[in-house]
Amino acid sequence: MVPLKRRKVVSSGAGSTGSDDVTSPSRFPQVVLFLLERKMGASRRAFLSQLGGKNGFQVEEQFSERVTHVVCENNSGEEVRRRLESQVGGRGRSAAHLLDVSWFTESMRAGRPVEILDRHKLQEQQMNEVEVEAFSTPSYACQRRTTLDNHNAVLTDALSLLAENAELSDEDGRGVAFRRAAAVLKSLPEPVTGLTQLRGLPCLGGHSLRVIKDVLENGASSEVEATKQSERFKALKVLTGIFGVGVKTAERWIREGIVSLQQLSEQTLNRAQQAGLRHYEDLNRPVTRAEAAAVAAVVEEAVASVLPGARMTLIGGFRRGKLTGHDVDFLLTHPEEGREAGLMPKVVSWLDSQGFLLYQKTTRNSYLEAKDGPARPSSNMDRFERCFSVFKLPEEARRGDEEARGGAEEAEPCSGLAAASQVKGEGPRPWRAVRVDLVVSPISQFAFALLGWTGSKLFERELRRWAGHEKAMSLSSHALYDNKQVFYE
Ligand code: 8GT
Ligand code: MN
Repeated sequence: MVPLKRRKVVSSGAGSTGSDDVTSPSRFPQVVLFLLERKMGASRRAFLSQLGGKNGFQVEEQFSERVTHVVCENNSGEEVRRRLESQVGGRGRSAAHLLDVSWFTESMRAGRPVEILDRHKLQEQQMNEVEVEAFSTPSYACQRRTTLDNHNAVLTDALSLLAENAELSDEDGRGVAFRRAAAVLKSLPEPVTGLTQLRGLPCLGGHSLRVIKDVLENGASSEVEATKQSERFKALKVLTGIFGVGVKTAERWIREGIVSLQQLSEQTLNRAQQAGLRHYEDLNRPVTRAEAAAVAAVVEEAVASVLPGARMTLIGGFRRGKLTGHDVDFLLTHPEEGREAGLMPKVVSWLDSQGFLLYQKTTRNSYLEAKDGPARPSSNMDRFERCFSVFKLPEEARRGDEEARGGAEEAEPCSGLAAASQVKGEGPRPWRAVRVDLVVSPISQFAFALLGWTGSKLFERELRRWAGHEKAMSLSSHALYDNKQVFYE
């Protein structure tokens, strides 16, 4: 049995430091050094290790959890961390200081470990950020702060496309899984460059990780590329791109051999779908913030004209600050409970009389209808009065805005039909069609309606799941109930 003290010194590595040094006792028992060979080179490392030993420092040959100070030359904190993780077999992170060789040489000169100053630290700031974010990401999307700055758009685009494909294939569970994975990546403060950075993050299942790995290593995911090329996916996307057409209808059409817009005849379509087909290009072109503001001004005027004192609030993606959207959503209410009754038909007929409506349908519980086909219980359905509409937005309402023009230029024609209507030389029209949703809530439920309609869909879903699982509460767009309390009416 080797005495403890001696054994320590032997393991301090002196493999390459020479037999004289191995016996010198450690003068600084709190400090265990490891010198990283990468970029420093083997001979310089051997020389510096020997120097350390001579000055009474413990210098380890191998990296281990005992190491308190890692000395590196010309490495980034990120690189070093990854290398060390692989050396301890991925058993978590070491708490060791990651230091530039300048700390080592100054300590040698001083004959003792000098105080660690910022300039000695290896990009400590950036590394900590990555560590904190990577390891403290809560698993419910509603607990995370996610800005509009997505540093991982290439990855989230890939996952979102697979989510969309799953939703178009009636595999909502898989769709949610991909959306959750995408949402986690959206919340990260930096671009992901390697799979190791994802360790410890929630909601990344095997399938999502395979896709991420593919994109990181090859620049694209083979599954995503194959999906994009698939005839079924292409047809489903074109057909469900028609306002009023859901997955069920699109699938039926595909079974009947209909895969493009040109094969559809207006007679077989319902009123919503006819409007959808007629304005296909406009409705598939992103709505800009300027256009949303123009619609808001119109709705505001309608509301003020038919019920002075009633309030209109922008909801949906634009309330979240998105720059573009697929539609514009508004919540209407009146500060006196009950006064909102009858508001929707009045607003709709005002809009209609002023020529702003190309299509409208007012319903209760209309979320189910939007999905078309047999009613499916949806977690975010509610019983508010709602109007689905297609607005005719005059050009002058949005003219002169850079943002509007930028958005229009970015958009691509989405179909053969769109291209065809352009070829017909109809010229620029003095208006564009925009999807607009109106919802009316009584003031007593306004807060819940506002929360429920601000989105995103995943955020709302996670918020309700969090309320239920973690707080034993039921959240809807109408109310928040404490499940532990019994209510008597
Ligand atoms: P986008 O319009 O740019 O695509 O994005 P968005 O504004 O976030 O999506 P949206 O499809 O317009 O929906 C807006 C929000 O309303 C979403 O958060 C969605 O969950 C919510 N929502 C519906 N239908 C219903 C419904 O029937 N009840 C409730 N409470 N919320 C609904 O889309
Ligand atoms: Mn919207």
